Amino acid sequence: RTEALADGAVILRGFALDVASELLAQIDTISAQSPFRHLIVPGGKRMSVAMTNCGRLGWVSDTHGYRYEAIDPITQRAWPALPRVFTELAQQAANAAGYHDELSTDACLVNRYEPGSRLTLHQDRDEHDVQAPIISVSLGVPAIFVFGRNTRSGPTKRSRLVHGDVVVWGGVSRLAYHGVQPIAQAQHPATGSLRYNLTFRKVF
Ligand code: MD5
Ligand code: FE
Repeated sequence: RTEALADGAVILRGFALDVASELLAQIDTISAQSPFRHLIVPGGKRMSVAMTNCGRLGWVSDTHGYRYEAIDPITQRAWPALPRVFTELAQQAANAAGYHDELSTDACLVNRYEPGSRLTLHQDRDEHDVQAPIISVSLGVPAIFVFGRNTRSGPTKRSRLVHGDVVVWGGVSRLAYHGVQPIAQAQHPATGSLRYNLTFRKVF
C-alpha cells in the first residue's frame, strides 16, 4: 500500500515488516559498537532522542554545530558498516516510490525514542546532496509525524507512522519542515516501549 503524504513524499505502509526483526537485531549489533547517545544541540540542550549511526559517515551534534563525521566521537573509531539488509531495504523502497537511481547511502542515522521523546520542527539540510531522497523506516511503538512546508510557518499535516512503515522523502518534500510529537506510552512486542527510526542519507 502506498500513500502520498505530500509532494514527493510517499508512505509505503508495512514495507519493512518482513525484515523488521533482522533490522532490530542489526540495531543491537550497531549500538554494541557505537552506543546510543543523547547529543547536545548548539543551543546547549540535550536531545530527548538517543542516536547512533552506521555507514561511512554519521550525523553528530555538539555545542559547535551539526555535521557529518567519519569517526564516532565517543569510540574514536569508524561507525559500524551498513548491514546488507539495510541497504537492500532502502533501495527497494526507493524503487517502489519511483526512484530508480542507485541510492549510494553514505550515512544511516539510527534514532531511538523513549516515551516522551520528540523531535521539534526542523529541516534536514546538513547533506550536500539534497537531490537524493531520504528513506526512513519506523520500528516499534507508533509516532505522530508532523509534516510542514519549506518554511517554518504555514500549515502542517499529521500522519501516524507504525512498525514497518517506510517513507521516501524526495522532490520538494526533501527540504520540508518536519518533526515527531512526544512518543506516547505504549508497548510493542518487538521493542517494548521504544520506537526506532532509520534514515538513509546521501551526504555528498
Ligand atoms: C524520525 N527523523 O521519525 C524522523 C524520520 C531526523 C528525522 O526527522 O532528522 O532524524 S526522517 C523524516 C524526514 C526526513 C527528510 C525530510 C523530511 C522528513 N521531510 O522533508 O519532511 O525519526
Ligand atoms: Fe529530520
